[in-house]
Amino acid sequence: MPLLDVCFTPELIHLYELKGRVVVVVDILRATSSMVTGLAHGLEKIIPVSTLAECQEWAKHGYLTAAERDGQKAEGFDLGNSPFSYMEDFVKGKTLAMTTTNGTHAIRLSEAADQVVVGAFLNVSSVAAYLAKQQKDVLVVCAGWKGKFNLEDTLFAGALAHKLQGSFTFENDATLASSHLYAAAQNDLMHFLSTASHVQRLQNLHIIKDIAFCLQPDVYDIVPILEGDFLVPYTPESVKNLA
Ligand code: 3SL
Repeated sequence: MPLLDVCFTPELIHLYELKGRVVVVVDILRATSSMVTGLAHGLEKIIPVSTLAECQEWAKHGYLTAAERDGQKAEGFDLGNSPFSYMEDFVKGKTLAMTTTNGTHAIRLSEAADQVVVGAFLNVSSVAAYLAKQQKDVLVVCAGWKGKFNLEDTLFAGALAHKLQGSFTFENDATLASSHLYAAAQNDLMHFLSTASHVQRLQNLHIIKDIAFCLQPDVYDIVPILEGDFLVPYTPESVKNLA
């Protein structure tokens, strides 16, 4: 049986073998939730980049740009990081270069993996179904906050563990801890996370409705997969053809 493991923050990624594994990058609040939302609403591709300067470079190719730092939209870019702005009509059919404080950097740090997949509560069952089909070792990379652990990404890892029970082994304390936390939180994620640091940070910026939106399970069925520089959406149908 393949192994499911969890890297709690990008600062710990050097401790894990990426080659031979599928990495699922998660940044529930809000980068990977926004990516899943945008690609489900017709964005064609997303280029995740680490820096504002790289993001600006891609604008020269005529691509849309999105940038967030410390929870706020960065000046001079088309979009910030609210999933609601990724539903707008003007994103349909477009390519978007995107940089966020933690999420896009975590994706770039994971590139040595056999495959990099983007997860969120919004597409958790589709990600689980995709992983179950691959039958490869999986590492969930939590984006955290500036190198530190966070609760919401860990809860996603736990939710995935619950869904993959029976088809993956969890013989590591990180997956066990994530699974126990999720068991305690699953009936009311919002309540469980009410004092979590990034929830507080977003609330202080009056970003309230994004939080509830990002905690909803299975709103979308697409699975974004990194192909070179681009995250592209796979539907359950196109995933079948991949295998
Ligand atoms: O850290 C990130 O990548 C962002 O998702 C943070 S925020 O939710 O936009 O503040």
